[in-house]
Amino acid sequence: MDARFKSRDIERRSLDVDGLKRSFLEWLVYSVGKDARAATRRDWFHTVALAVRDRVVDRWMDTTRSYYQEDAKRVYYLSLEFLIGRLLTNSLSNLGIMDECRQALDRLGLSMDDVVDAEPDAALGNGGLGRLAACFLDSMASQGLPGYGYGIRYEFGLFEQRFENGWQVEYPEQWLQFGNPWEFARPEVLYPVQFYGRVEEFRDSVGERAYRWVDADRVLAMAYDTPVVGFGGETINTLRLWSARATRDFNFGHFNDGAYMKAVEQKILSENLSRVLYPNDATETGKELRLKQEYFFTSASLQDILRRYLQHHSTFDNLPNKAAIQLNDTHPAIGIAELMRLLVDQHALRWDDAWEITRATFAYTNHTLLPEALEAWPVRMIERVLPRHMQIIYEINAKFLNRTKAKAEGDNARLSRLSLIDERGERRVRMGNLAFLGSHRVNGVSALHTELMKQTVFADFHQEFPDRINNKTNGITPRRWLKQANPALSELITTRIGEGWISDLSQIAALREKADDVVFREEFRRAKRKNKKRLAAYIARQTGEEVLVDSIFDVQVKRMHEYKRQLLNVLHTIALYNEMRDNPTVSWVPVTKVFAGKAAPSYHMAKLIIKLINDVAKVVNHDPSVHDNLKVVLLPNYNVTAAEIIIPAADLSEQISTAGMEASGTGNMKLALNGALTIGTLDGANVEIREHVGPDNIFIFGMTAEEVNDLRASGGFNPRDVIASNPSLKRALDMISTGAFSPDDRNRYHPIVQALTDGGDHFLVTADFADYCRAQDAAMQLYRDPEEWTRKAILNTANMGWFSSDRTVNEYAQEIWDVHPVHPSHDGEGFR
Ligand code: GL2
Repeated sequence: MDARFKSRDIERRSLDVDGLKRSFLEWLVYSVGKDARAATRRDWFHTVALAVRDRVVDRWMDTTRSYYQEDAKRVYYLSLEFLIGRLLTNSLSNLGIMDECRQALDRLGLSMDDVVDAEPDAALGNGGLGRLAACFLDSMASQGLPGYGYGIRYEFGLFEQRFENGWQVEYPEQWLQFGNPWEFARPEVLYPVQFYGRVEEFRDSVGERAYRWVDADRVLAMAYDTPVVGFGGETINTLRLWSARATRDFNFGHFNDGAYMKAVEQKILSENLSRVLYPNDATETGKELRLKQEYFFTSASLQDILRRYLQHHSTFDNLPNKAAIQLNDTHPAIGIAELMRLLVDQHALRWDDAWEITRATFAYTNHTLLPEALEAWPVRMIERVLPRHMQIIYEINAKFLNRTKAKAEGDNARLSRLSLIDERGERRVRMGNLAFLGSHRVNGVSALHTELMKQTVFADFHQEFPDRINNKTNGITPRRWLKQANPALSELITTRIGEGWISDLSQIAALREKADDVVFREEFRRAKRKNKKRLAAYIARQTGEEVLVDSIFDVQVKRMHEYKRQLLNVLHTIALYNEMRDNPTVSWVPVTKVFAGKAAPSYHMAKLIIKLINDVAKVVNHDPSVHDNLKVVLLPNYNVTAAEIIIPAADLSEQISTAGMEASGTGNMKLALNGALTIGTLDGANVEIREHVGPDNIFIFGMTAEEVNDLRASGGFNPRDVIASNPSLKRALDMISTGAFSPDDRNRYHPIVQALTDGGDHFLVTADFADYCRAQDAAMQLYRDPEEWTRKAILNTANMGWFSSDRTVNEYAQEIWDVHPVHPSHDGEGFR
């Protein structure tokens, strides 16, 4: 190689401050095409991102090459959502060049924070499920596991939320508007995906009955790859997202007819497939476009996986030893029928062999028990959109039910529950049943949730396949959620126990003994206070509200949903407001109630709750009689970036779902790791958080899942009786219903009051209210004692090591995927 090239190459990728600075200037001019004097913050962000990306490419290729050379077993995480957030600090931090980059920018007269803030938040997900996928990517790469993410490159991510007159209004999230410097377009990685058409039967070469799918519409799936930088930069994995492209032949017919506009319209229509993320969290709307999205990305991913496999193998016998495919919820479950189609129709495998291979390759994670979220596609829709798949699903079902019939001894009710087809009302395909049957492992996401899966949705399947269900309690990546989001605390931790915790969070247990160290407590408080100041400034910027840094920051951040019970928190807020007004001479612990979260655009009740919070905030925040002792803020547009500011500043973490309804939660883990004390029900992973942090260091209240179940089974309760016996609850509800917070429209909250009273209070808000207030009081009392509060906060941080997504991913790797770390060999300069 030409020596000049080589030295320029090394220069381009140097990691020291001078090298970075020179490389920024070069990227700015030659790739962004701007002069330093004219460059905007966004130009600089693109510049820095491109320069950083440049520094991972070699290692990315080394990683991919080593997987290929070792023919390593890969895991493919199929997910309709990847809520990754910003990538600049994440990449810099994982590469270990954060300081160098800051200094290089400094020398150019630029602020790193400004550059970081110019990056849009990649919001390709709704909430916990999508964020979990992103944490798993980080954990797989950080541990050298050969893991690929497969999903959709939505042009519009989750909508941007604004409040107009207190109401949520949705705006399109145009994250790709100015280009995405992290991704590599792969116009040559292109797979056809079919829809509609019909199935033709024919005899194959040996006279066997065979099928082909003909007269179908075709769309192309084009790949975009984003490198996933593991901690330390040793392993760089790939997130491959598919974008829909019209086929060319598609248009030609129309061109020949002279129907140019029609051809262009068709092109636009077919490319709508990857246009927008569905904004419902944990519910399914049954829209055809959604089904097509699911099939689109699943089919492209499977074709890609088989192509990669076939580079090394000539038969499919080894597929389960070389590929583990994880279904993130049922969204990609159609993949089971698709793999059968590919193996049987395209590669001429015998049905039974194909089924063996399919089942051994797939595993399925269930993320919710909410009945409205269990996907069930109308048979008529699948028949029309994916005719061959409907046949395959019938065939899978028939074979399964035939085998089961003998054992079922005429228990037809049981057989119809096990069926892949729900025959009650319009016939539907139960995607959960398909996913269960087509997988060798099925897991829940917390111990409680997994137990409930066995007892409820999958009770019959569990009896049939007792070894299939297992638990994998969720986790969160300590890199993003402690190291990056909370530099104050993470630097403190590192000064005391070293930096081993970043890649092995169990080491954080060494902080336990520091809980009794008065100096450490003081420093821990100082870090928290710094984060609270940062949040207070953010609140002021976003809402104009000034909050007391020394108040309890009582935080509930998550999607707006009735089962998550933001209403319970609001009712407590109103009750506290009343108490403060009634007793102005008492020295109250000041409280700042921080809410944030989006409501699905069509979820009217959740949007009304948003309006209520804003209305309550307006009244409370402007009432001089509470002397700033109470503030209520609802921050707009909650996303990963906002979470990174809010979570490190929280004192109290609200995890107050109706027991049995939150499958796991992951915000609960982020908050506890950052030293917030949880106030919560025994739901989802809260149960395990209590076990780890200890019952003395968490505020548990309310009914258990079992009690909820019994109460509902016995026909429910009368909320009116509960309300009548609790004066502060009654008063709060009366205020809502008489318009104390909505003088301009006194009936505005009628639907809320109705749901909590005559509606039967399905989510048991009134039933848990008294105990919730007791727990809140206990928290406020404790807060009066900063030493004791801090001691418990430290014990939370110190005891959360188990909730690292590294632990979760390792459990998947060992107990489901059977994949092992691969250590890529790199020559040249290392990152650490
Ligand atoms: C969810 C659950 O509601 C949530 O409790 C869980 O933590 C995550 C990740 O497992 O999955 N299920 C779901 O459909 N969404 C979730 O966030 N959207």
